[in-house]
Amino acid sequence: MSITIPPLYAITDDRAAEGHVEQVRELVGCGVRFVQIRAKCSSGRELYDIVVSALEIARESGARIVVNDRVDVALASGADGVHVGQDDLPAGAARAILGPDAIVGISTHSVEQARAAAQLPVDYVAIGPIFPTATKTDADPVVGLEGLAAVREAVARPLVAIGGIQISNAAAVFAAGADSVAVVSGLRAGGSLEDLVRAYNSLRSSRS
Ligand code: 3NM
Repeated sequence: MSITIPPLYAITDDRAAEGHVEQVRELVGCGVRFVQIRAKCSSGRELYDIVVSALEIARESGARIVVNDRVDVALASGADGVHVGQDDLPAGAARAILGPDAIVGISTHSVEQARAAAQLPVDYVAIGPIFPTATKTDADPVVGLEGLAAVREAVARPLVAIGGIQISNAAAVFAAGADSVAVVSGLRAGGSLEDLVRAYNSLRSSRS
C-alpha cells in the first residue's frame, strides 16, 4: 500500500465523443501514466471489455488503470486497482477481494470522511470537489482550497484533489497540499493534450 501517484490523474468521461478506450489511447499516448475509467453508463460486460482493451494500451507504456466503483470488473479484468466512493463497496472489502498489491483509492468529501478513510487499507485518499464542477451532477458541497489544506493536515496518505481543477488553478491545488490532481474536463479544453499533460506534471515538481 505504498504507491506513487503521478501529479496528473486522468479520468475518462462518459460525455466525450470518443469512447473510453479511445480516450485512454489518447491520454496514454500524450504521456498520462494514471487513468481511472469512470464509465457510469456502461453495463458490466461493456465495462469489462473497455478495461481489458485499456489495459492492453496502458501496458505498453507502464501506465496504470483503475476502475471506478466496480471491484468485480477490476478483479476480472486484471486492472491495477479500483476507486470506490462513499456508497460503493467498503475499501476494506475491496482490498480483501483484490489483494495487497492492487491499488485501492477512495473518494471523500470532508475532513471527517478523509480522516476516517486514512484509517482504511487504501493507497490514496481523494478529496473533492475542490471547486464547482459540472461533471458530477450529484457532487457534494465544494470544500475549497481551505478544506483541502485542512485535509492535508489531517491525512498522511497520498492525497488526490478532484473537482473543477483546470491548468489555471492546479498550481494552487498543489500548493494547498495535493499530491496529485484528478481531472476530467480540465484535459478537454482544446489545444495540445501533450503540452497540457506536461504542464500538469511539471506543477508538482515546481511546488515550493
Ligand atoms: N468526483 P471535473 S468531483 C468524478 O468530489 C468526480 O469526489 C468528485 O470532474 C468528487 O474535473 C468529480 O470535470 C468530477 O470537474 C470531476
